Amino acid sequence: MTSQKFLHLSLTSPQLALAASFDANDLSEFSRALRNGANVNLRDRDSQYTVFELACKTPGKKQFIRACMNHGAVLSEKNPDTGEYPIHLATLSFDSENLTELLNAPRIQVDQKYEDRTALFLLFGKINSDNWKYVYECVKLLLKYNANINATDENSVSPIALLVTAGDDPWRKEILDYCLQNYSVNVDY
Ligand SMILES: *[C@@H]1O[C@H](CO)[C@@H](O)[C@H](O)[C@H]1NC(C)=O
Ligand SMILES: *[C@@H]1O[C@H](CO)[C@@H](O)[C@H](O)[C@H]1NC(C)=O
Ligand SMILES: CC(=O)N[C@H]1CO[C@H](CO)[C@@H](O)[C@@H]1O
Repeated sequence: MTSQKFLHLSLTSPQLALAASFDANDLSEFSRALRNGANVNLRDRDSQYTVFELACKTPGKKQFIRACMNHGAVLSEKNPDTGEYPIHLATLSFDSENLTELLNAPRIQVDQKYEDRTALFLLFGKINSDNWKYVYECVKLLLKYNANINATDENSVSPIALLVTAGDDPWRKEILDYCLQNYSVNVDY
């Protein structure tokens, strides 16, 4: 989209301009739409996620997340369709920088549960040989922000149990050692 078109859209429909500039990865038009009154928390019928939730979900959108947070992004509301909170979306983007943006918010609840699982638990459930380096960074970050390493799911499975029972790859041992050495882990599983 040309900047002229964006300018017009931003004035006539800031909400549409917000979505379009997010898709176009255009931060300055995104900021303009916000200044013109677009709402980052609005749920419309055509999209399962708000613009803020999309920013959390998508790797590489750190600045969009920050812009949303400066414009009243709501952290404490779960998505009515999926049950996820913003922290789960950001965690599952495996993008530690973008996750940092959320964790710096004073109102964030790091142990918020989604289907009885914390963000930390979700990470240990998704880790594999391809993504472990990114996931490990997110794990360290959540722990640094006081995520509870013992928080189990509804079946009393702990994150560490998920990590060590799923295989014996060397990287599992590295992450386990990091957790054991730096945190008090409940190893009674
Ligand atoms: C414990 O944390 C420190 C600081 O983050 C790190 O340098 C160290 O390697 C960790 N311990 C293990 C066993 O990974
Ligand atoms: C995790 O469990 C261990 C062992 O029971 C305990 O010492 C530690 O305080 C627990 N950590 C949290 C955050 O509850
Ligand atoms: C892993 C990843 O996608 N990281 C991204 C987080 O956000 C910054 C800034 O938007 C990007 O430069 C990183 O690539």
